[in-house]
Amino acid sequence: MSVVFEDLANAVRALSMDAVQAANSGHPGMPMGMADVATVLFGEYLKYDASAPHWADRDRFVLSAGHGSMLIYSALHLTGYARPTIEDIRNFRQLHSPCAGHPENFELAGVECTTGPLGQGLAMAVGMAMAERHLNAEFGDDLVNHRTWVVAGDGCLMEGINHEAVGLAGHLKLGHLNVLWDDNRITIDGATDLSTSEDIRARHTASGWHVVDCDGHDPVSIRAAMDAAIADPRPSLIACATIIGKGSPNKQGTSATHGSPLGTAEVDAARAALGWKHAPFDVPQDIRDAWLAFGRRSADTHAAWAERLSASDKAAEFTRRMAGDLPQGFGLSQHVAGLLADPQKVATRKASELALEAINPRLPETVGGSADLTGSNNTKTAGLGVMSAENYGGRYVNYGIREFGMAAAMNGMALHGGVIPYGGTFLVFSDYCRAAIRLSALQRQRVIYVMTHDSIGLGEDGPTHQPVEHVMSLRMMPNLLTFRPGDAVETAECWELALQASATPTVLALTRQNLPQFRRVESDGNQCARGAYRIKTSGNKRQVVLIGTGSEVSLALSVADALESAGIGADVVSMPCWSLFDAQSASYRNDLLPADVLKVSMEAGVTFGWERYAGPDGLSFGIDSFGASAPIEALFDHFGLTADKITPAVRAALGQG
Ligand SMILES: Cc1ncc(C[n+]2csc(CCOP(=O)(O)OP(=O)(O)O)c2C)c(N)n1
Ligand SMILES: [Mg+2]
Repeated sequence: MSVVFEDLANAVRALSMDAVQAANSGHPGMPMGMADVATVLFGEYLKYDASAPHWADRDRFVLSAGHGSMLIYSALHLTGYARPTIEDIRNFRQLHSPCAGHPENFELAGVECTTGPLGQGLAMAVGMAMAERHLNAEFGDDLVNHRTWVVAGDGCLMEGINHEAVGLAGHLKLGHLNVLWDDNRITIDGATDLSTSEDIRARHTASGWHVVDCDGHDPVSIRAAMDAAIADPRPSLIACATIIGKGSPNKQGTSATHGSPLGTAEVDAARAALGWKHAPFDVPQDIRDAWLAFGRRSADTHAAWAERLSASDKAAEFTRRMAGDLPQGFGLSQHVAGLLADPQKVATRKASELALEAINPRLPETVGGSADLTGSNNTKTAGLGVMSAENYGGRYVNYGIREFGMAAAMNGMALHGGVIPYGGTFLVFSDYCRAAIRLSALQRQRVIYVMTHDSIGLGEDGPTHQPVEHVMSLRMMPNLLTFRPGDAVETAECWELALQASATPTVLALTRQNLPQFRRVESDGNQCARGAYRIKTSGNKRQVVLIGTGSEVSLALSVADALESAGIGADVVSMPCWSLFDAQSASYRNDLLPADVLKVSMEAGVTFGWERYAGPDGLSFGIDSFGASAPIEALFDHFGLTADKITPAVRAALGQG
């Protein structure tokens, strides 16, 4: 007996409704509604090999509507990926099951990115499509020629980031990007017409996209739309008219199926309506076999690709790039030696540019960019070339004023592999990127955020542009390296650490204003690697340890000079990265910040949190209000961040005022 299309799609529906029912939580509506589209996609269009999920030239599939996670878990299981097993699916949403509530890239091969925060999946897919074209320009059709397929819901298209992502994709003419819109006209609160009357098709057309409609329950119609999408050189929006929860006789078409189990009675009714006679989690062998054949469909294509790779003179470089390995022996010690020989009194944003001038020619995988602040972020070095529809090989992206879209695209590029993305904006706008920075960290991706104008030190642009709470709030995020380097040498060291951190994103908080170079002598290795280190040892008997970050390291050094000339011994500790310091041994930390000595922190940002190192009896100098618009000297004086103001306060705390 041959298996009919409906059986294949119904296997997805059954697994989805049964897993959600067993977990007593989850979202059955979306996978049941998109089961037919997914069956056509995984069965006939998507290029992948279930036995080799990391094949570099596979199509990327992004389930942007991540709440519908059972759709991708069903597809991966049925097509023969090693995981999830049926046991994993039975344990949907349970502790240690790779079938988490929302798909997580580090749990399952085949889950290309972590989704759930609506809109970001599609925006990451734009980055994947950019990386694909970029690598194609370098390595050619033989090695890189694949598509990025997205399933997006009404919510993904409604989010603000969608505007940025669609605009960027249209501008770059990313024709290998195909978005399957689950056009079910339902969200959680009810029908979409409760909250939107936007002409989504017209918006995409106006943004340079190709738009095609299909009946999302008719395989013939779906195929025709996918064929049209593939044929069109523009990115495509495939509007799939679907019924949410299709198969649930009493609930389909309503938001009742969106995010709750159908209930056992309705699950039974759905079984009857679908003609699915099998027990929960039981998929008959003939249906399994048909799905398994889908998973092997591109095995020959994969084998032919592997042959082309092994015959290619670019094989070693391509393999290195896709593995995310830096070239053998890569480091910035030579650049640092140059700075020691010829010290630079520059802003750390400029020091970052100097570092990039040393990095970019040696690391062809870097793809830089800025959200329209190139001249301020100092992110563009000579010879990168601009990435455009005419030149995908360019290594610099003019993201436009799309901070969130930039950050998400960088996540997508890093996830795709083969490139190391870095991008700039003002630190104060890290808030605009924050939800994507969070996904960089959660997804363990090496994305480097070059965030300049890191304090009141930017001066006259005033409090809207002056970060105050940003550095501290970024430090709170797990698996994120937040660096605030204090001079040109530290900036180079932080860049080196950022590049070496292959599973961790980095924020570099950099100054607008010039800073003296306090690192003048050769040191044993990368000092910033330990997060904090002693930059000056007390001359007189040590009575205080001054801790500074970024521009306030030089301030701490001036305060130390003033204290020493009054006979008060002061160490100075530079602390460019809290999390790296926290990872050091207790003896290292206690040696730097001894319990029995007054500790004083200085940072042009909130003092909230500094008691962690200054201790209950320490002093913290910072800014616990918004900034102000004025020239830089007036601001540092107004906020009390000068040696003249801090020195007497330290002396008073020592009882030597
Ligand atoms: C940024 C963000 N906001 C809110 C949510 C919560 N949420 C999850 S699904 C959803 C509704 C999405 O509607 P749609 O994309 O049409 O999905 P459907 O109901 O059709 O499955 C909402 C508001 C979220 N996951 N992400
Ligand atoms: Mg919807």
